[in-house]
Amino acid sequence: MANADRVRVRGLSIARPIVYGNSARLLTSKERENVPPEHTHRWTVALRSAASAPGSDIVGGADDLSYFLKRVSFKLHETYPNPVRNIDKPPFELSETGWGEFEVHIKLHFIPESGEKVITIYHHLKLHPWSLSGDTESIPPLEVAQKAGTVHSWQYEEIVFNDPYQNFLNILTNNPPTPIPRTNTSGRTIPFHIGNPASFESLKGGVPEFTSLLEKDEAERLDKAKKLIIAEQEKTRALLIAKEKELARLQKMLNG
Ligand code: SLL
Repeated sequence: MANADRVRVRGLSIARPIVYGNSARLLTSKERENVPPEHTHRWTVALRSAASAPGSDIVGGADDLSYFLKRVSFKLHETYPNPVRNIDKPPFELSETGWGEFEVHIKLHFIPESGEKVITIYHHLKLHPWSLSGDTESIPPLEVAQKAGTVHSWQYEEIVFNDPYQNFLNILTNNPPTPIPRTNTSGRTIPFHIGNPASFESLKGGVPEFTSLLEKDEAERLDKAKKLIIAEQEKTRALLIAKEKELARLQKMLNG
């Protein structure tokens, strides 16, 4: 690196939107013939650009992220042979078969020009359909899983680079991310939201896509929740004051 490239651009932050997560589906009986007998699912865990390619049935992945990512390593459960799987070129994803859910450790290695340290993110590999009861422990019967089709669990995130090296900043600005669309490009607005099983119902076998409208929805949801909490706090406070008054009154009675 030339000296001028080693200069950090102080006070500047630049971000890149990503999605990470997994899709999973049941193996067909034919497919089960070629895997260990206890394996029931095929899954794909991936780290991709946030925007989906037009018309694609893949979650995210419109942009090739190798302009800033050198390697993505996925650390699987130790029941897998060679649990650390290094992916050194796009697509940064991994498919396997298995029977159980576990925490995948995803390590992002950036290109040397970035001078950035490795980032580790965690993803709970999801195999079983989102339950509407909110009971995440229960594994649904096979018929239910079959009907649910492909299970998706994805998280939107922004990788923020603070005070980037000039050289790295140039690389980033030369590779602007595809903006996420305002609404789902398939024409459906999917209230897709991690951990909100109700919204997965409305997906009806479709492929989730991250949109800015989704972000707005999420912000509104948080705002509503915050207002609700404040109202609850106010109610509790009023109750407390009333109780304290009552206590004082009773104490006075006792003493008097
Ligand atoms: C569980 N804590 O007990 C989890 C562990 C491990 C999943 C799940 C493949 C293993 C293999 C596999 O699905 N491991 O190939 O033997 O549910």
